[in-house]
Amino acid sequence: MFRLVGVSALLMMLSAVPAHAHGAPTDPASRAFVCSPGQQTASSSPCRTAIAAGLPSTEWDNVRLPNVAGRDRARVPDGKLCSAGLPRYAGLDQPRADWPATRLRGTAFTYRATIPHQGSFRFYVTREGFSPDRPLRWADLEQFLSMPSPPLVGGAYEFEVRLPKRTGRHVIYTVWQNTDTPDTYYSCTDVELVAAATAASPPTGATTSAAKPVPVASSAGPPPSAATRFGLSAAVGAIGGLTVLGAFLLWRRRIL
Ligand SMILES: [Cu+2]
Repeated sequence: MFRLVGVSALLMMLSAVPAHAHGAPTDPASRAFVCSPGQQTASSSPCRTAIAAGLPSTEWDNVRLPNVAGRDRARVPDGKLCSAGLPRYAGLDQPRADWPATRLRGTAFTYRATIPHQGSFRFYVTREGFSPDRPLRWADLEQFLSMPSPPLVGGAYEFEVRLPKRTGRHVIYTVWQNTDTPDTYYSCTDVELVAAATAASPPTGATTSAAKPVPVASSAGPPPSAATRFGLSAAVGAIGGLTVLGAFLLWRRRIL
């Protein structure tokens, strides 16, 4: 009886696996995505080493732990942040300075969901002085964005981020804690930061974005402000028109 229950539980677990997939940052790209088939960077030295060590490179969207429930630091050990402590992904933890890195220019981040889940995102960046050839620890990270439940648009989550001021090579760490599954996803993304990209120094004549409140998800298409502005001017125009019409009618009544 117990064995039967065990077997059917196992079958249920197995049959649930293929239907369940996942996500990772693709722009700027996570280490797992950088090493995935079809990416030029997959032939880089860190990727080749990781793949030789057993990295499941086709499953770049599956660095996933069940039942963490927000206790990331307790479950993911220092030095194993990029693999989330999963032995198959250990190659992603290699502390080296030659991971393919994205030179960050804009503020738009994309996290692709190969199958969407609902959940919240946390973004961290390494502190100034971080050295990429040392193992990544939680103490190296500073959180800069927390997004409760962004909408999925075209198979991806889009973020408008405002990074703390940084220069040079850094790691961005992304945690996606699902609310509709027990799973949490972890990703390391290597970036090269230019001072201008993070400092608030807009070119002369440009409207400053420095006053913007901290990061908001940008995904709902064009911002509503344009529509709102159009609606307002239409309303003002209509009131103006009615006033003129009313005055005209009063004037006509008086002279008739
Ligand atoms: Cu999934």
